[in-house]
Amino acid sequence: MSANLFQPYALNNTLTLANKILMAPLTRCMADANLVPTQQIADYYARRAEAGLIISEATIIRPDGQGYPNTPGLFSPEQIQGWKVVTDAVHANGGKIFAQLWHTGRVAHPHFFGGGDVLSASAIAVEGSVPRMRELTYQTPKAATKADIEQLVKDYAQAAANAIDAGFDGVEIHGANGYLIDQFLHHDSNRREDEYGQSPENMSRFALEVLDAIVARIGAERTGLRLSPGAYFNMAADKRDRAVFDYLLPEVAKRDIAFVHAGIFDDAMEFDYLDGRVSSYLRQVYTGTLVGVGSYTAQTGAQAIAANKFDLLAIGRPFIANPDYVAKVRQGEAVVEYNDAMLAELI
Ligand code: FNR
Ligand code: 8K6
Repeated sequence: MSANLFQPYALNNTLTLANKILMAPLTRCMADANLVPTQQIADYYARRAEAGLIISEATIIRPDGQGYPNTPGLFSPEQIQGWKVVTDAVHANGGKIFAQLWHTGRVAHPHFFGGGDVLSASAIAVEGSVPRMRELTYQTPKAATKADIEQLVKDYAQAAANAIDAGFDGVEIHGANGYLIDQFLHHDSNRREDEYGQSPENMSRFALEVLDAIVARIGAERTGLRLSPGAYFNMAADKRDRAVFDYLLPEVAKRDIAFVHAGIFDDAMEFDYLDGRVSSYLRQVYTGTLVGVGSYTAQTGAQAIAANKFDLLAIGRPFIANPDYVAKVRQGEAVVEYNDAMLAELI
């Protein structure tokens, strides 16, 4: 039923995946007080090394990118060393792993970094508060100045270089789910009047600057990008956003990166302004390797790949519930169903 998932897939001349199943990035909030991944985290990823590619939980590029407790970082020597233990454990079990590079932008909270500005594209707050820490209401961010933007681009590139030093096979830039890069790509959060706002070219500028800086540092073949053309999380939809992604995706394709990964929780969700699902939209406008995701089972994902809707399948919640997800699928065994209570521990 799911046999096509078990064919190898060449991302490019540098990286070939043993199968087409990716472990989606999954925030677990279990790094230590210095945002260093622990031995338990290394063991957790090592148990999942049979995935064709693991994308790490989102990992902050610098302190003011933090919006949730105990999310790991990739900016201190201790964090790089902690990740080295993780990547060694995954490699020892025959797997591959990319680091997902994250800055939450206006979803950050100064509670986590000792006070200071929250940065975003524009000074527009997201409504609500930090999950499970409801006393921490989101603040009105400061619109990043050009100097702030320049520094952010450098810090993304440095975090990518740190990821390679930590033994990762590559990085996925987190440009999805309403976080910093996505905040430049949607009208809900970007009202800038300078060269980073208003037109599709301008609104795409920050994403492409980050992408280009990372590609220059670690190579296009080791760089992936996650995007949410459909606004669904920490973001309100605006039909003008379509034109931004219509411009951005062909520009991304020119860079010949490893893949673009959809950022969505349920790919059955349809967006008027995208004329349907996020995966169908991405398939139309992006010519490179596409990773589909969002409430798929191995079977529905394999069918979507057979129907050429995308090339690789990322699996999130079922991987939390089943460390041996890939083996179970290969052997046609039933998988354990995910529930939110499973977030409390790393099995
Ligand atoms: C997520 N997701 C997510 N996405 C991302 O880009 N970076 C992240 O760190 C996280 N963290 C995260 C934590 C938890 C607990 C969940 C449930 C989800 C989204 C995830 O990668 C994926 O897109 C969705 O879970 C949809 O896929 P599944 O779970 O339906 O296979
Ligand atoms: C405290 C950990 C926070 C981790 C970040 C992401 C966690 C997401 C958990 C699942 C909930 C999501 C739902 C959003 C879907 C919107 C659909 C309209």
